[in-house]
Amino acid sequence: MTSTTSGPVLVPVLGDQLSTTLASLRGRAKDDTVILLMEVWDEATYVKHHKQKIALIFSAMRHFADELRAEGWRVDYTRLTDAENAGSFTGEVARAVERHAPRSIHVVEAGEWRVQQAIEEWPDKFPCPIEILPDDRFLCSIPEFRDWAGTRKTYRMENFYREMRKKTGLLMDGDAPVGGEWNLDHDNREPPKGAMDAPKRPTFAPDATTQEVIDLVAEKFPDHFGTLDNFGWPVTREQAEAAADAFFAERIEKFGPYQDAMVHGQDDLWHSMLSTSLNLGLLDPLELCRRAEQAHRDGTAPLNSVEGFIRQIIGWREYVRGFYWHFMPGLESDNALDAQRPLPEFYWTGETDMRCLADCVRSTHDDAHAHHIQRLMVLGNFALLAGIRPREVQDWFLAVYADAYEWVELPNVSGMVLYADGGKLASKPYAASGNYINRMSNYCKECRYSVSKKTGEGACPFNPLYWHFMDRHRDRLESNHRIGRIYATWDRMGEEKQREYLDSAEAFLTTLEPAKEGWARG
Ligand code: FAD
Ligand code: DLZ
Ligand code: SF4
Repeated sequence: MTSTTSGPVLVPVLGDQLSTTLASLRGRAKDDTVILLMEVWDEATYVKHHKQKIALIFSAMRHFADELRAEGWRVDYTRLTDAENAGSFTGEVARAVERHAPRSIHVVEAGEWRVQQAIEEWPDKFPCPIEILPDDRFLCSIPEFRDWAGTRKTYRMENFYREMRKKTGLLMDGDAPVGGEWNLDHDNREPPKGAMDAPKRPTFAPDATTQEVIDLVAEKFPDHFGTLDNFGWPVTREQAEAAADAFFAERIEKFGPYQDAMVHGQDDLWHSMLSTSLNLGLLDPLELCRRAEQAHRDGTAPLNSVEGFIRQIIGWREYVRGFYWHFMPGLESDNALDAQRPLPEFYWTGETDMRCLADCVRSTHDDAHAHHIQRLMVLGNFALLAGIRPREVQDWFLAVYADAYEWVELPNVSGMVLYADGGKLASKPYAASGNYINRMSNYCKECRYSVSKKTGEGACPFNPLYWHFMDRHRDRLESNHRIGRIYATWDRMGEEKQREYLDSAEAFLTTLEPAKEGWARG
C-alpha cells in the first residue's frame, strides 16, 4: 500500500455518523479532505436487520453524501453493489487508501464495540497515521461516564441524570431543578382514555434516492424480517427537523401523561418518533432538549412532559451509552438469571393469541418500531418471565427496530428488560402480571385470554408466568428491598394455589414453539 506525506486526509464516516458537525469534519479544509461513506455487506447482515432499517440507513447515507457534495466536500461513496466492494469497513478503507494515498485517516469512534475493535486494528494495517476522535455528539464522553461510575456500587440512572441536568443547565433554576422536583414520572402514567386521537406524525414519501434503495433492499435482503410497504422515515436533516417541528407543535403537550399508555393499532401516540433521526446523527440531542425547555418557557407544554422528554434524552439515552462502554465486553454474554429457553417463533410471525404481543409484533413488522412500554412491558416482560436466552432476545431487538444499534439496544435488553446483568442497571426486574398491561392498555378487552383469570384454561399467561418467575428466582430476589415483599403474598396463597400457578405456567411454556433457525442471523 502507498504511504504519502502529501495526500489528503481520509475521513471515513460510518452510517450512524451522518452529522455535518462530526468531530472529524469540524475545521477541516474541504480541498484537503476525502470523505468516505461505505455501504458494506458485513454491516447490513451482522444481524438480519429489518428491511426498513437497511433502507433507512442507506438512503440517509446517500442523501448525506449529496448534502456534503453540495457544500463543496469531496465524497467517495461505495455502494453495496459496486463490483469491487470489499464487504467490510476495513476492506473498504484499504481500497480507499489505494485510491487516495492519504497522509492520515481521521475517524470518529464507532458506536458499537464490534466496529471499534476493527478500527483499533487500522494502525497495524494501514501505512499512514490514524486519529480516532471522541464522538462528541453525546453530551457525556466515555471517560466522563467511567469517572462517574468508577467508585459506585450501583449505577442508577437517576443519579446520573441529575449530574447531566447540572452539566447542561437544562430545566435548572440555579442549583435546583425548575419546579422543585428532578423527576416528574409520577405524573406520567395516565392509562389510555377514549379515542386517544393523537395527531398523526409526518411521514415522508420516498423520493427517487429512497425508492432506489427500497428496490435494492427488496432484491438483496428478501428473507429479512419486516415490510418495506410503509416506509416513511425521515432520511435527511431537513425531514428530521420537520418531524421534530411537528412533535413540538402537536404532540409534546401530551407526551408526558400518555408516555406509558398502549393502544391497539397505534404505536406512535404522543411519542416523538425521533430516535431513528437522533441515532443516525440527523438531529442534535442538546438542541432538541433546548427546544423542549423553550416550549415549557413559552407555556406550550407542561413541565411533566418537558421534563420527561429531556430525561429520556440526557438521562436514559446518555446513560445507556456510557453504561454500554463501561461494561463492554461482557454485557453481551451476561445471563445472571440463567435463562435458557429459546425465543418463541411468534416474536417473528406475530402468531399468538396473546393480543398485546401480537399487536407489538405487528407494529414492529410493519413499521420497524414499537414504543418504549411496548418494548419493555409487553415484549420484554414476556421474555423475562418466560426465561428466554438473553442472546436470542438481544439479536431480536437489534434486528427488528429501525433505531437499533448495539450501544442503545444492549443495555436496554440485558439490563433493563432481562436483569441479565444481575442488577447493575435496574434496581429490580421490571416483572409484571397481566394486571399492569390491562391498566395501561386497551389490549385485554378483546383478547382470547381473560386477564382477570389467574390460572387454568383461558387465564392470561402473564399471570401464572409472573409467579413462576418470582418463585424460581426467590433466592436472588427475596432480599431485594424493592420487590422482596411480594413473597409474603406468595406465601399467604398456600401450597395448593401456588401449585396451580406453577402448573399453569409450565403447561403454557410447553406450548411455545421455538423460533426457526435463520431469522436473526444468516
Ligand atoms: P420517545 O418516547 O419520544 O422518547 C424520546 C427519545 O428519548 C427517544 O427518541 C430516544 O432517543 C430517547 N430514549 C427514550 N427511552 C430511552 C431508553 N430507554 N434508552 C435510550 N434512549 C431512550 N432506543 C433506541 O434508540 N434504540 C434501540 O435499539 C432501543 N432498544 C430498546 C430495547 C428495549 C428492550 C427497550 C425497553 C427500549 C429500547 N429503546 C431503544 C428505548 C426506547 O424504546 C426508544 O428510544 C423509543 O421507543 C423510540 O421512540 P421515540 O423516538 O418515539 O421515543
Ligand atoms: C446498521 C448499518 C447497516 C445496516 N449498514 C451499514 C452500512 O452499510 N454502512 C455503514 O457505514 N453503516 C451501516 N450500518 C450502521 C453501522 O453498523 C454503524 O455504523 C455501527 O453500528 C456503529 O458502530
Ligand atoms: Fe395480553 Fe393477557 Fe391482556 Fe391478553 S389478557 S392482552 S395476553 S395481558
